[in-house]
Parts: sequence; C-alpha cells; structure tokens
Amino acid sequence: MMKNNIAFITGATSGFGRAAARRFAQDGWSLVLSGRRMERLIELKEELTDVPVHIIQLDVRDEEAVQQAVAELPAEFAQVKLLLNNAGLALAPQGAPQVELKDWHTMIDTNIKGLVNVTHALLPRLIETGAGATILNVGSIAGQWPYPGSHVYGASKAFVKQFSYNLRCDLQGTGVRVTDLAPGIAETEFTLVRTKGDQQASDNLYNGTTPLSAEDIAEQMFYIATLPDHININRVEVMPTRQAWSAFAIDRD
Ligand code: NDP
Ligand code: 8X3
Repeated sequence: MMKNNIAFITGATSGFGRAAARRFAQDGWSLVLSGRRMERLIELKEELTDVPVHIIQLDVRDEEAVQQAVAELPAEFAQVKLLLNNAGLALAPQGAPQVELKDWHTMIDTNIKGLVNVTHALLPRLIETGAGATILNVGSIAGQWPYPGSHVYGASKAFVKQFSYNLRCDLQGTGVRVTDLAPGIAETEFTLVRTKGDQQASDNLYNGTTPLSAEDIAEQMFYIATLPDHININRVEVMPTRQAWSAFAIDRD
C-alpha cells in the first residue's frame, strides 16, 4: 500500500495556509491543520472531506502547547513529510519611532520564536521520514530588502531566511530539505492584521494592481514540496510582475 503524505501546516485558517491546505488536499495529502481560530479550522475540515484531516487549535507562541500537539498527533498523522511553517504576521506599518514595543515583541514571538518552536518539535519526525521530507518556511521579500515600516517584520523574515540556510547545513545527510519561500505583495488578511482591522487600508493597498493570490503561493508550495527527493530549492523570492524596487531615499536640505 502506498504511504500517505502528511503535511503539518501552521496558520491554516487564512491566506497562504488555507490555500495550501486546499492544494495539498487536491493531491490526496493527509493534513494536520493548525491555527488559533478553531471555527475556521472546523469549517476547513468540513470542506476537505476527501482526505484525512486533523485540526489543532494552536498558538505557535505557546512552546508547551506546540510540544504537546506534536506529541499527541494521532498515529495516522505522526509521520509528517512536510512542515509548512506559515503562521506569521506583520504589525505596525508606521515608522519605528511610532511603534509600540509590544507589537515588535508579538512579531518576534510569532515569526521567530513560534517558527522555532514548531520546527524543534517536529524535527525528529521529519528526520525519521527522511528522504523527501521538507521544511518549508514562509519568509518574505521583507527579509531581503529594506523598506520604511518594515523594521522588526523584515528583520524577523531575515531570521527565517538565515535559519533556513543554517538548518540545511545541520540536516545534511538526513534527506530533509529546507526552503525559504519569500513572497512579495499578496492579497490575504495580512494587511488587515497589519493595520489592526483597517479594511479600507487593506483594499487601498491591493486595489488597482495585481498582487499575488494565496493560490499562487500555494501552487509554489506544492511544487517545492513535491519535487524529486534529490532536489532542494534553497530560497524562492516571488513578486507579482507589477511590483518592483524603488529609488533610494535621499534626505535633502
Ligand atoms: P493571513 O493573515 O491571511 O494568515 C496568517 C495566518 O497565520 C493565519 O492563519 C493566522 O491564524 C496565523 N497566525 C498568526 N499568528 C499566529 C499564532 N500566534 N499562532 C498560530 N497561528 C498564527 O496572512 P498570510 O496568509 O499572508 O500570511 C502567511 C505568512 O505569509 C506569514 O508568515 C506572512 O508573514 C507571510 N507573508 C505574507 C505576504 C503577504 O503579502 N500576504 C508576503 C510575504 C510573506 P490565526 O489567526 O487563526 O491563529
Ligand atoms: C509581506 C510582503 O511587501 O508587505 O511579507 O513586506 S511585504
């Protein structure tokens, strides 16, 4: 009997994570779906009836809860092949001097510590899975390129990038692959969260251009995770065609 592929997805309640759940389900993967909003996880499980789905209400910042969730994975979901470290957020789009310290802490706790919590808990299972296992970390163009208002968000994604590279060194010989997938502007609930619920600001950002969609990114995720075992994509940076860099800012008298 063919072994079932199992994906463990953080942040499956919205945006990229939810689209990825749908994409991997299309190909028959078993899914462990996590996030804080349980009602959305239940809805998604009710939608994805063709594949085995295990849902976990989980805040990735809660180290003990993460360890427990992994330890208590039902046997049929235990041999994880893909860890999709997707849960994350940006806060405080204003410049650094105007930011509340707690917003910086929330980004560090989620994008860095949360990602590290889940990775640490699942590493033994991924190593046991061996060849073809994948840790797919969702970084950002903000981890590579500076822009105003990116401060700790971009820095947290730079961590994701370097952590991904460094993990590759330590996982050499295990067969486990690691990728930093770094998208540019994509229309999800990301800006609604970043602006603490300002729907107008979110609409203004995405209107009149063609951002990436959650499905575009889910397709990339699926591609990366299903390549032949001997191929490791180290980093993918993907922008919509209508996004590019801008000129350096010069302060003048
Ligand atoms: P969404 O806001 O649509 O989704 C974010 C997901 O992260 C939600 O499912 C949310 O679930 C989850 N999440 C946030 N905090 C926590 C937490 N503490 N514990 C568990 N889950 C959490 O945004 P995106 O889909 O766009 O974002 C997904 C990832 O992509 C993030 O890492 C983001 O930084 C990154 N990214 C986004 C880009 C964009 O332009 N949209 C571009 C580049 C990268 P819940 O609230 O239910 O817990
Ligand atoms: C999110 C993309 O351009 O807002 O990571 O930094 S961007």
